[in-house]
Amino acid sequence: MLIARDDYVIAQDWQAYRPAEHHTWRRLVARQRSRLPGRAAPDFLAGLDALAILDGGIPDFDRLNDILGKATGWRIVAVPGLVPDDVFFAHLANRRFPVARFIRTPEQMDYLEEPDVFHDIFGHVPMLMNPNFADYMQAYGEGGQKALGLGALKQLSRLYWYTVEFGLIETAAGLRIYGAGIVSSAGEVEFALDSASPHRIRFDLKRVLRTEYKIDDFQANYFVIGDYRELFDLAQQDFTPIYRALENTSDINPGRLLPADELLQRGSGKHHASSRFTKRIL
Ligand code: HBI
Ligand code: FE
Repeated sequence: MLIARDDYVIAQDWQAYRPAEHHTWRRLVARQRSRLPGRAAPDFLAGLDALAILDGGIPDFDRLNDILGKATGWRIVAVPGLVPDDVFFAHLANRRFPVARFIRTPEQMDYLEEPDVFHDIFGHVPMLMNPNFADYMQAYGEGGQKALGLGALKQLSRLYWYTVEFGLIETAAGLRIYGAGIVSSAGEVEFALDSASPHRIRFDLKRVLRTEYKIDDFQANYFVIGDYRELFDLAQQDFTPIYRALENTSDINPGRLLPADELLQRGSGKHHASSRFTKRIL
């Protein structure tokens, strides 16, 4: 019988945060808020506004959960950091978003390997206030549990990467950002929309499941959806035949284009051509 896995949930212990940590939070919020107008998706900004408590300092998860729970039935739980995939998916499948309790040090303002409380809350929670996206995130968790059983985690984590973390959406006013990894990054908020370097490609599920990604640099390509319901609808299908069909295809290097790609904007690739190592900011 499977040993019941600890769900890695810990107490947030909000009282234990030091003033310097709340100060780092406020600096990060101010830095990113100043960059979002005209760039973040309207639904992201609406979610951020509904979470007005984010401006005071590291939020008390219980207070945040009052707001989030009323909006979409989601809640955040404190964890020490990255948790194993099966634990992560089990939380998502139950409308619980694991949030790292720690906050980066002042020296890490511009580079952080692991998601901290700022990336997880400022980046991910505003979109969890959107019912369609919230439904997608739960469906993703259920899909992740199935993918683990099918040995297809590598493919499925690309879907998370190119939507939840680095997704763009088309609006009447132009492309906008809903991906957590972009909105919580000082540099990538500009790069994702303004740079001529990356390709911007219409989202296609099989294409995304084949496309690799690098975790320590800006994206060489971004995928663009039309609306969040599109994500929920795709997550309803059984991925088993899709994974099987993918077995006869090769993975696609970031930045490479396929003839079938519906290109919204062809990139120059200049950023990645210059071997300059760009520290990613979560
Ligand atoms: N754990 N706490 C935490 N946060 C994440 O975003 C996270 C994780 N574990 C696994 C994971 N993300 C990725 O493998 C996803 O692609 C599943
Ligand atoms: Fe994240």
